[in-house]
Amino acid sequence: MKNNLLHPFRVVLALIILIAVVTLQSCVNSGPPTDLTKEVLIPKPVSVTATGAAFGLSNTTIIYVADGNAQLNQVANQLAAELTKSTGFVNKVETTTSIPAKGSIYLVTDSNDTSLGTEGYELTITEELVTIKAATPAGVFYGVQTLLQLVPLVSTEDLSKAESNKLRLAAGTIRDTPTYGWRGSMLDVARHFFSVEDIKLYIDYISAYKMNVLHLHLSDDQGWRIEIKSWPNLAKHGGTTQVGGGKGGFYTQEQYKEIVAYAQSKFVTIVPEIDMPSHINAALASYGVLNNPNTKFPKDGQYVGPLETEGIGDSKNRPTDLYTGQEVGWSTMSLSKPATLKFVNDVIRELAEITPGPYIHIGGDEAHVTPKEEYIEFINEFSKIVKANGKQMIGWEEIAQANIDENATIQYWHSADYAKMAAAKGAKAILSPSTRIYLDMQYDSTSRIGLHWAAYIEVDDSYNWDPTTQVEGLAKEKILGVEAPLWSETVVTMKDIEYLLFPRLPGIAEIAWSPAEGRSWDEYKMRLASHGPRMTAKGIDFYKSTRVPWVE
Ligand code: TNX
Repeated sequence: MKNNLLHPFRVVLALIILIAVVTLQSCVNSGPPTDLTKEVLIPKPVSVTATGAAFGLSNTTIIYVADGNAQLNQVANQLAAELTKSTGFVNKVETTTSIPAKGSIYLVTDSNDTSLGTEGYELTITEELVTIKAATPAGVFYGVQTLLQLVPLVSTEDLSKAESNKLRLAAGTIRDTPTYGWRGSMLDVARHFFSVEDIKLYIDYISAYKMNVLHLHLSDDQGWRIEIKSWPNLAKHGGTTQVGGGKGGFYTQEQYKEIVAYAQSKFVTIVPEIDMPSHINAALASYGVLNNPNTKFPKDGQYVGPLETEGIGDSKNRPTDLYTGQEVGWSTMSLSKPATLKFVNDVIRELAEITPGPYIHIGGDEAHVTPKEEYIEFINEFSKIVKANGKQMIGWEEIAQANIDENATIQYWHSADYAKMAAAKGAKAILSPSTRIYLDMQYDSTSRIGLHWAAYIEVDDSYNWDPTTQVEGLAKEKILGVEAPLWSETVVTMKDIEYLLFPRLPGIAEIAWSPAEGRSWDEYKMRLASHGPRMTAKGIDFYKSTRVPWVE
């Protein structure tokens, strides 16, 4: 009896040791494999199935790219860089012609399989392999953004011993594709200037939630932000200030190209906007030949009527003063000035030359002092000029009044009538409802920055709406997608940007990407709550809305 290996005591002891070892092992591997269907993902994928197994991600995991495709290679390197930031791992990127060995990540495109559209992806996680397959590199990029949200958060303490760690990724399959092709945000760099580095970070933020458009509001009354070589004073003089009187700034064409290239690497299209015929004081201040008596320069926030120096303005081509206030709609160009259309032609030509994306945004909003007939003529002219430069015109909803057709896109911000008028003329719409997704609106009356003319927008308000029901009578086929503008009258620093973007941006991205069926704030707020630590890990000091039960 004494030496019997099956003595009950020994069996129990062996079992206890086994359990201890297994428990210890899974602790090292950051917890037991979880259920992929329970993982927190924003935007929510179309379909998720789980197998219950797990993949062990480690420092030695190699990221394989299926072919020599440069874009795919870039995505693989971005993945490696993000993993280094979040886990401390330094994963190699290699090219392969066959399915890679156990323990690898495999990125592959198959242009024949269009079952998930041009931006969809399939992410398959088994014990052996993580595979992201898509018809295009963009699809693979979106699969990578999903994968990154599945990598367990590692504390800084764990980071130092990362090499010995294996992080477990729950196994299963995610098949995913966007609902809308237009998933964007706008940054107003005119009211306050933001550096190239700030814009790159903005692109990182939006693209992590699978947004694919960054609209840059490059000019307004307070500042002209893009170098135009044929009209150099626009940037040189028009770019020298901003709201509140700071020093402003502008992008050289080289810097703009750098922004465009960075955006391309993250599958984001840059849409440049030159706001005309109103919101144009920075240009009128730079070139007197553009100025005209219809512009009503505000003093101390008050409109003071036609140029006080009436007569001087026209005959001597006196430029306006630079403007650092926050009034809107008081400036205008005039078609009676011979220089005006030459200016528009030159600006759009130069902008089109440095913009690979198919769109030019001509503004067109709040032209309160432009006579209506002249406004319509202006938009018709812009439309011809944009087309002549091989681009498609986008304008704020007011352009619906002009002779627009299916080549134009309007950006809805508050008027259902304009949206429907545009649709009747064949144009499509981007939805930017100001009461829902104007990111410059305060959360509530205590928000430290932001405006509230449209609404106070708490995080649930920005989530609880749907594009197909937002504008009554606007057919779904007319809706290109969703774009959340961040106007910057009160936004000065990157911290300010982060405070207004987060936590609203992820939910807006979800509205643009995920199917609407079954969507509910109650379900989403729990995901957002769990997502909080990921925003914190990225160094984002987000607004801690009391409507979300944040996870520490
Ligand atoms: C309205 S809505 C504007 C901008 C302002 C913004 C402030 C629209 C097309 N134009 O000029 O910056 O409100 O929220």
